[in-house]
Amino acid sequence: MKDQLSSEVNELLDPLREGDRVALGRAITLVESTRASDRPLARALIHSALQESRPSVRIGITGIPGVGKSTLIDVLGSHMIKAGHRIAVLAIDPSSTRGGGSILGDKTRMEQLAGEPNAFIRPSPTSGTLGGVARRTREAVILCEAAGYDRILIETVGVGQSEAAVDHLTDLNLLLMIGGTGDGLQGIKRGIMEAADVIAITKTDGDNDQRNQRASMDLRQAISLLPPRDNGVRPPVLLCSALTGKGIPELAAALEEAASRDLESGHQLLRRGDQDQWWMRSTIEEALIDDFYNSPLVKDLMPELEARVRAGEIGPFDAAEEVLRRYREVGRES
Ligand SMILES: Nc1nc2c(ncn2[C@@H]2O[C@H](COP(=O)(O)OP(=O)(O)OP(=O)(O)O)[C@@H](O)[C@H]2O)c(=O)[nH]1
Ligand SMILES: [Mg+2]
Repeated sequence: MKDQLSSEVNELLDPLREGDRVALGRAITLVESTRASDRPLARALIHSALQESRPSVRIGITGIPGVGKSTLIDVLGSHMIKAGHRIAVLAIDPSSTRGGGSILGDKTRMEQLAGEPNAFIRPSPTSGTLGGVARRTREAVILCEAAGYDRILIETVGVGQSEAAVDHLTDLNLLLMIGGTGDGLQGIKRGIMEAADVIAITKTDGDNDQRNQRASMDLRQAISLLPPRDNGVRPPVLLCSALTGKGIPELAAALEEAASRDLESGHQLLRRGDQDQWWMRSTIEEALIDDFYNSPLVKDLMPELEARVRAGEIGPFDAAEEVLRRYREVGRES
């Protein structure tokens, strides 16, 4: 059985290591599968892929919908390829459960990259909770790295939650903004600003020079009031345009500089260690919740207790205490 599994793993991994993008796509489909029967092979695959992890930089691209993330990834990714890198583009999109509209958008926004032999573009998993989508994206990152992609760009779609999730996956985050929409901060939540390692004001190709300069000054001012990232650094603010290519080399250089700084200081390793610890805990938490709700005792107790809570016959905290107490008793007995 074990031999069977490892030969299946090798069948998947061998072509992937040789740069076969179809094989990589197939492997990602396997780890994205929600079928319980696919899990053993998926886990064995990730385990093997991790053994040969190669140096890489995982970059999250965040920003409000329509700010220009996909278009920038196309141009930035192509620039990175010219510098000798291999680029994988992944997405975290919990909203794609609604029907996957953004996938089509991304494909057409990434025309340059789509034609590059050294690029791999993978739309977001199309179903599941944000936690589930993030986990599968994380496994996709590992597979892309085993396939020799050394710059992983992860676009977040949706506001707020996916940015928080991407922070558990990436070494660096690039926050995209646009200048001149009144209050320079455009409703970007403080937490998202705080998670940015580099900030770029994009679409600086119209007759809005003054507003963009003003926005970048406001941003620098706002950043100086925030606590620095945990590596002690405050994000630089750059101006760019994906349309004209202005500022793209500088942006790529700022990302590379941040990446090598964190690598040399040991911060990247530390951050990945923190993330691994977080994934371990969140996996335990999810499994415990699953076990709890799937136990015969809880399944039996819940409907009646919930009905009584709704009817106001018992308080929610007392009811919770009751279920937990009985669950723990059973746990101790078995
Ligand atoms: N003028 C100008 N337009 C841009 C630039 N970058 C993107 N756009 C346009 O802005 C629109 C949105 O771009 P996308 O790249 O799809 O933005 P996004 O952030 O990926 O959008 P979502 O994935 O839907 O959140 C498109 O019409 C782009 O053509 C730029 O640098 N300059
Ligand atoms: Mg997009």
